[in-house]
Amino acid sequence: ELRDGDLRRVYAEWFGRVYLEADPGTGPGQRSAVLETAVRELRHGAGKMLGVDPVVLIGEPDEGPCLVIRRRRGTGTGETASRPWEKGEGAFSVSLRPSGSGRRLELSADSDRGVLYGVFHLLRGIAMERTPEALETEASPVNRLRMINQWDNADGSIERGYAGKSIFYRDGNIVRDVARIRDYARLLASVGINAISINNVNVHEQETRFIAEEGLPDVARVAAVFREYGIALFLSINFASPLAIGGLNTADPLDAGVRNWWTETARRIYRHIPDFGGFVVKADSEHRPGPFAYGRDHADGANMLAEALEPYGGLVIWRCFVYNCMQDWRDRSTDRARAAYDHFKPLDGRFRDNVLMQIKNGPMDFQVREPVSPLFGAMRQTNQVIEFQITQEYTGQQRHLCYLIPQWKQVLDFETHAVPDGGEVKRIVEGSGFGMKYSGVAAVSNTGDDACWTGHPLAQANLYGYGRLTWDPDLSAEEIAQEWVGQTFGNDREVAETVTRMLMSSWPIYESYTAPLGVGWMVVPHTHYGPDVDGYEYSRWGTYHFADRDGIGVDRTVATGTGYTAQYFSPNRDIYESPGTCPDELLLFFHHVPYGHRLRSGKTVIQHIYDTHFEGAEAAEDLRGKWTSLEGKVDSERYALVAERLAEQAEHARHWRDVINTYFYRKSGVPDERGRRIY
Ligand code: GCW
Repeated sequence: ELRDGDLRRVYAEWFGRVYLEADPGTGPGQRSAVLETAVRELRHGAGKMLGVDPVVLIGEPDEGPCLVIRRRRGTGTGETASRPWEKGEGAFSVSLRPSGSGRRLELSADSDRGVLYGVFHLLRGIAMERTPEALETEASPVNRLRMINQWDNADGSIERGYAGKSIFYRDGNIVRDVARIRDYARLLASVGINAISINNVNVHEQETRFIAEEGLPDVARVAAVFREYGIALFLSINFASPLAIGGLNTADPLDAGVRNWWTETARRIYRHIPDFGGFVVKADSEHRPGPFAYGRDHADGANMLAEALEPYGGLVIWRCFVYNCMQDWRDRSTDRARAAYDHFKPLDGRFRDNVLMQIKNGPMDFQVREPVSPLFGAMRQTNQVIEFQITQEYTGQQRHLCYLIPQWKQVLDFETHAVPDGGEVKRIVEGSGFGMKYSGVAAVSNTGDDACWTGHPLAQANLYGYGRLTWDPDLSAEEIAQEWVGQTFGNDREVAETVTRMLMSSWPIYESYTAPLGVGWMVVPHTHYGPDVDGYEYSRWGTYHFADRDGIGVDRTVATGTGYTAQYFSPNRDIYESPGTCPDELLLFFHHVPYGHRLRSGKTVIQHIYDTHFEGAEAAEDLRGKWTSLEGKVDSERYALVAERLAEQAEHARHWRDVINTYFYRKSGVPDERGRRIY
């Protein structure tokens, strides 16, 4: 409930009387599912926060306070009339208009989704106790595709999931009771998400059958839930489906029988789900099947699927996470960082219009710190989606606090220099950089059936923030944190400031006691939790740091290394090429240097490692202290949950500190300048 009494009275008057202008093209009683949802959310929010049950007026009143919702003539009205990622879809405006002696609040939008997003905008503003003037806006989502990828499996497990079991599946089937899925759809729509793929990109036997006749009715039930919230449903597919479930003896994308099978499959899917979004595909990656087996390339594979979906407006989202995962550690010329660019850049221009490449934000794999993938800007004639990982696989697994929005902002703000001006990743991703037909953002979800959705209650800020940032990449990480904190914990100044500060400092803290200077992968193999400096050092995954008694780091220069730096545009390639100009935080990603090498900060590499690990462990302890100061000011259940996780983090940060410092002390033999205890 809104605590500020004056504000509550003002909003209660407006929300008490709502006039919903009949949407053009639809008769009374024929509101789309999305518009119904908008009205339902409006009622729910008004009841909860303002204690009013809105009266829906039949005609527009001449005067008096009220909320007017106008569906401007624009894109289609029904749920299948326009795709959520069409240009302009979702835009809305809010303004205050004079009305008799007072004012009324007006929300207008071109589409039903716009109305829904406008309603959420109003409710968010009220929850944050914003003044009515602060709610006036002309809003339009910057990215058209704003997608969530579930890595959920039919058996109910979640690959890299840290928040319980799947809300979608149990024992091989889609759940009967979709109540939790509906709550999730609501959560996602409230921050502007408009697409979701509901199964893991690693598609196993059971999920392969989702696109068979027997699987589709259940998928359609889930699609219906998301439809109410304006979210299009996608499936991850198995490239070898024609073999696995089609009774064919090949999955060759150029084989007529295979092509025909996919055409029939698309027809079947759209019979069940007329607004089906399309396919997400992980092919020829980490042992998943793909076109390579038939001597074909990614364009052949993607285009075949695209052709099948094209008549229905469906999309093929093809992942670029393709690299040799069977590398020999003795082979010094193969560099995993190069792989996506080397595979896909030569195919630029060969993909059909409804194909999008989904590119991970960095060239390796969601490490704590990586440079930006050089593919952004390199492909000029190919639709692209950037992929982030909300689930904290390498960033503390929702046991450690790690607010990721600042990391994503750095990526989106990165200047690629692909065009003389405005070549930032965010411009490429939103499509304006190269005039892409479709583009946007996708991210791996961090949710599960945990009561608080995300395991760590503060990890919710990453899901919330993902949606907000994707809607508007120019929002600051701090603004987003403040929004989330305000809506979650209320507007007590001390609570709001403390939690915001905790969030804002958390990624640098996590980085400081885990991964120094861009060196990634010093984690326990497979689980990816906790320190194991040499865990991956002699493995096939291509993830090395090359530490020896003299130095550490991967030489990716053109001059003496793998040549990876050449994948960037100038001046980035020159900046990364020289250890003198390479940013400290990425030094060991690009260079192999002696422990005594002096950073731009003035410290030696070895001293930097010691200092950051001592300081990082202290900072983790300090996070815990900050939270303790809020005891009694946040509800006891959440207080206890967060306190428990922060205690574990502080303890585990000490462990990280000791393992890393000891390892490098033993390797280098260089003592800590400050004589602190290293075991
Ligand atoms: O980050 C790695 C994960 C795998 C994942 C893969 C991918 C879904 O360790 O679990 O598989 O990336 O993105 O395909």
